[in-house]
Amino acid sequence: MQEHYQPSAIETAAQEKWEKARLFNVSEDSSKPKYYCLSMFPYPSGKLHMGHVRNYTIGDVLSRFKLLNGYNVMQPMGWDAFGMPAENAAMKHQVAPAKWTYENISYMKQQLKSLGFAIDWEREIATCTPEYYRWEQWLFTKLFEKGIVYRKNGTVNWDPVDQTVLANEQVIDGRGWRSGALIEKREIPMYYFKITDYAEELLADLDKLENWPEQVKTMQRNWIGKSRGMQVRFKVDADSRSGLEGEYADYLQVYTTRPDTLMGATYVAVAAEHPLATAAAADKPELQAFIAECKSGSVAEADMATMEKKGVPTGRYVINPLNGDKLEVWIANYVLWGYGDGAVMAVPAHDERDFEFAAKYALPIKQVIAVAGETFDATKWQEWYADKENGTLINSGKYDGMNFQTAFDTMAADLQAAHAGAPKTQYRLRDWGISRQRYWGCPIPIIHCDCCGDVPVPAEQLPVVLPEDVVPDGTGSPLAKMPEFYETTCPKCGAPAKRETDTMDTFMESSWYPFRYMSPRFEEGMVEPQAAAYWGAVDQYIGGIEHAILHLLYARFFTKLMRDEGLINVDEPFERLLTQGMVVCDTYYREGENGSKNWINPADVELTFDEKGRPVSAVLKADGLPVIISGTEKMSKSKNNGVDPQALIDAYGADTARLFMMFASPPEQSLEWSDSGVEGAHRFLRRLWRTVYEYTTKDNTVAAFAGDQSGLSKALKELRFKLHSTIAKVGDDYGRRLQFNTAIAAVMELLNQYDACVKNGDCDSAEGRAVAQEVLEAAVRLLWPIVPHICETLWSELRPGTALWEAAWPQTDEDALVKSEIEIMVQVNGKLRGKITVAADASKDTVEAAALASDGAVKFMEGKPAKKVIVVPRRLVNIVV
Ligand code: ANZ
Ligand code: ZN
Repeated sequence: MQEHYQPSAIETAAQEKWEKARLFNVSEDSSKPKYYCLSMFPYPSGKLHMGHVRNYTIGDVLSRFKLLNGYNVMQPMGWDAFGMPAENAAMKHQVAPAKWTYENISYMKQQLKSLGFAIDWEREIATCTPEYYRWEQWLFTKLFEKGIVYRKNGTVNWDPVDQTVLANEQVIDGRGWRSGALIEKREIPMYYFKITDYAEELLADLDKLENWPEQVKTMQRNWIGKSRGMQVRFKVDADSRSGLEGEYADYLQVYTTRPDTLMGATYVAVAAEHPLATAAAADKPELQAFIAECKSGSVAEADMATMEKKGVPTGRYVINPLNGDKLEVWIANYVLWGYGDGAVMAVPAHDERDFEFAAKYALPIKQVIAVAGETFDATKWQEWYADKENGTLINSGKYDGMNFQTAFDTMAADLQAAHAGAPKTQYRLRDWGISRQRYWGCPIPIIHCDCCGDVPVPAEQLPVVLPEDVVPDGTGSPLAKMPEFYETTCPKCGAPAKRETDTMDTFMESSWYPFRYMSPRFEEGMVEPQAAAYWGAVDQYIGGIEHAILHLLYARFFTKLMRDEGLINVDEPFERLLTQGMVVCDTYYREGENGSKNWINPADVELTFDEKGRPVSAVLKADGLPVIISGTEKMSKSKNNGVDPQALIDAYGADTARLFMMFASPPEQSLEWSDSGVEGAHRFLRRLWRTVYEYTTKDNTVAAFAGDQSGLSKALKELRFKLHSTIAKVGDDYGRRLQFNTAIAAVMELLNQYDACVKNGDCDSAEGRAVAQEVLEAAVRLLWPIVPHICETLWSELRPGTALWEAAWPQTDEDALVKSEIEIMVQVNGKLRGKITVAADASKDTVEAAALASDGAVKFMEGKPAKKVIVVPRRLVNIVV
């Protein structure tokens, strides 16, 4: 055995050994329980970052733990390969997105391989390949035929200079990120998924996800946003109907969750897109100008919530159905066209947005809800105005004195009788618009024919292949400028027709990849039925909390869509979810000339520490001059505080990187990068190596201790007790608690006790040697999930000619867990005065005698006789004097 730990040599050898044994290549095997462990697949941005390494190490620890426990473990990996960064890089470097993407994939794959993850590489997928997106297109056409995918106009951000549609994140302060032009809103036809049809199921099934973080479920619930309210119809005043047609001429319908406040409505507000707004603006240029203003600007909902509230009166009136009040209709920018009925009954006294608006435009504020002990003051907003639980109606005629629920029910009955409204359940969730006017994405498989309309591409003509040799220039979609792509014939009538040139939202690909991994090369369909039946759902999913809403919701939605197509047989994709914390690091900077901060990478900084190990000063390695230490933040480009995992792997090996990541903090919490933590991890591995080296070079290896331990020395019994309690604890930490740092700490403690025994000569005897063998064989198996290369190598020194994984997870020996001796507290008059050690099966009399004779008892009884001795078996003895 090599005397020194040399990671680079042993890591490659261990990886080759696993590969040769095809240890991680799995197929359906009904003789074993299955375990499908999935980490969110990476976007191939160029190279791995620390967050990836952390994410994939967590998945790997769980996979390997299950593998040793006899599970048929599938851990696949692939590439979420479509998306904007490829187009941005393409424009910058004049290289086709496809080429850039495939090159990144090959580099990152080699990086992942060097980390020794237990991945079944034969299942690798890249979502930008036609073999993959073909099935996405196929499902799209099926759902289009079913009406779950439909086409309607949607609003997009339009950059008038670049002549292109921008994503919300490409609009910065209302301007295009490249051109700087003021962004306009535009209505264009887009494809939508009717996720709202599944809103109720998506909400209800959250309750089944017992092993998901509560926080994630809450975020999903809020996103779906179920609310129970009422649709109320306000009759349009006879003089206000011009230009309105159909039901809009009869009444203005609003959606409210607070019908109990109906008597407090003092105006009504509609969205700029509302027909009443259009009609009112017909002969009023100032209204037209306001409508135009509302229609420009960002479409992001977050901006809508924070922007200044503005509005204009229309001069048109509607009638409150319950009290006949005549209310003026305003057009207001805070009313969304896409929600409810695009109109609200405004109750400034009890709705904060309406309050702000009414205050600004001096509109009346009428209190209709009172809360005992509170005084209403129309000059300032108070939280209790919106209190629905404790409020009682006032100023509301026959409804006075009712609480929310009674008012709701009574008004519902009255409104229904008057054909002026009815209860309605509403979701905040909108249908999912998936059209993107971009090149690097999955082509939407629709053909537009003048006679037949929108015709889905027939299955046998799929995939619609995206040309890969295109370099976009940022001005509009390249596909729309390629007749060779879009010119085609109608599959129905054969007439010349035009292909859709929009591509799909890249969230589409990540919504169903967990299922494609089950049969990644299957050419007859999206998923191979037997593989899908065997693997079922993902047992453990691991990824960043930033995907808590959209990705996880869309993946849940797709699971239900695929189930309803008869493709799979599960309702939910992810049994258990772990959201790992961020990797954070200190930031360093120097002031630039104009007061700007020039961020300096941690790798270029040298720190000085105080005696407690806290950094006190920092200098730039290059010039030895000071830099400013700033806060700890998520590793990011903007603060230049990313540490390249490759440098870490190159310097210390994959095992050190993995150990550091798993030891520094529990998976859900943020992990603080520290050089000293990395060095500490590396030191531990060197020590582990040394421990086994000293053991194997001292003498021959032997069979591990097994069987009756009654003849062992006290020290060896204690060591076995430690060993077997550690096995139990580590199994629980990996398998149930998902806490790896405590598992590592437990093995470290075990090795400390082992070292002490070795120093003491306890392990020199034949039995001692057998127990030592037992301890070391177990320790390397307990650590294998975390640091597999070193453990695999040490195993082959301990048990030459065998492989670690064949030995399986160590079993606990119940005998070893029975303590032969126990500690018992000794109290005198109820105060703790000492401890005694007695045989675990000692009789009550023996325990009592030992307690009375103990130093503490003798001292504190001060020679007085014991009046009473109380013995609590196996716990304590209380002596009363
Ligand atoms: C009157 C009222 C009084 C309201 C009150 C609230 C408090 P959630 O809970 O999110 O469903 N609303 C309805 N449609 C809207 C739209 N298109 N744009 C903006 N706001 C709209 O919200 C429902 C509430 O949001 C509704 O209840 C309505 O204001 C407003 F003391 O009606 B409420
Ligand atoms: Zn046709």
